[in-house]
Amino acid sequence: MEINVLIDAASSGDARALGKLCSLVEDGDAQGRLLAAKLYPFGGTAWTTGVTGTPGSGKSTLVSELAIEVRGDAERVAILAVDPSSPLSGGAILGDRVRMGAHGGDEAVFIRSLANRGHLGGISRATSVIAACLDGLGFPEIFIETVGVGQSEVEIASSADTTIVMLTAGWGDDVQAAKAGFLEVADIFVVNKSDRDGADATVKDIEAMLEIGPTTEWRPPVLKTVATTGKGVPELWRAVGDHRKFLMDSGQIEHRRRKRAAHDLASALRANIDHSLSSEQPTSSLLDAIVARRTDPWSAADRLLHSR
Ligand SMILES: Nc1nc2c(ncn2[C@@H]2O[C@H](COP(=O)(O)OP(=O)(O)O)[C@@H](O)[C@H]2O)c(=O)[nH]1
Ligand SMILES: [Mg+2]
Repeated sequence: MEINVLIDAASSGDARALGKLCSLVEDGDAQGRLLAAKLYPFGGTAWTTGVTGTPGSGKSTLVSELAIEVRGDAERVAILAVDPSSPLSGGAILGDRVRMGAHGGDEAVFIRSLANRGHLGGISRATSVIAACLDGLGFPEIFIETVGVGQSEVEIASSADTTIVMLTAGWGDDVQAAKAGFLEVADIFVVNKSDRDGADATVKDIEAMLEIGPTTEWRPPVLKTVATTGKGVPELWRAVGDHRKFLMDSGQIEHRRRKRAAHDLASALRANIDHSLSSEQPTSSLLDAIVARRTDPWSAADRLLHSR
């Protein structure tokens, strides 16, 4: 399909065109980059809310409930779910689709599962690019669900305006280790599965952790939810609104968007480098030269970068 036709169809909300557009971006080839470049100037108005947490904590269920809540005020909502499954097994991806099935008939909710193709962390490289495209296409609200594992927390914070860190009642010892990382990125804490024992203790635990942490202008609220029933979801959405207002009023939004620009630029550079490494022709003769010690990897890398 011609690229402008695809963009037109996608902006009018055509789910198939949106899906195709995401695939092109995910493939990371020239057409995908052209699409993103064309849409980028029209973006900057979406609010992106990231939800991160350990597998099984209820992220998909919560995001789905949030989308229902948001559909009250927003015309269109997009959900990007970054699934840790390998590209070889689509089971988990399908699982998420089914779990988010509450919107099966709701054309205004666009849901896309992304596999994190060998990229470290729970967020795929294409995620922020696709989010930027959806922003350019006029989606006012975008949700990104990612599995919280190490580095991905930091990555989600670079792609989202508001980051929700989800924990469950009686969070395990392994999570203790990640406390520092969580503290750094959480704008809002959610203790999900609060229909189970131990939710209040978990809330106390997080509050205590915030107490000893550095004082910040925005103090992350700690909220309880039951994603399966939607309990606490309206309050959570209000907290996202409060955080949004705080970022706007304090001017901190500028700082965040600048950080995102830096992240996206670095990511684009890395993608370009990967691309030139995978296109065999130029590198194969360079490799010959390195093996023969006619050049060295560092000078060759310099030359590759500067010839672009
Ligand atoms: N009891 C209870 N179960 C929940 C709650 N939220 C989600 N679940 C269940 O937890 C499981 C994992 O949920 P899912 O949304 O797929 O988690 P994700 O891996 O973080 O996306 C599912 O069986 C959900 O029905 C909750 O608040 N309470
Ligand atoms: Mg999920």
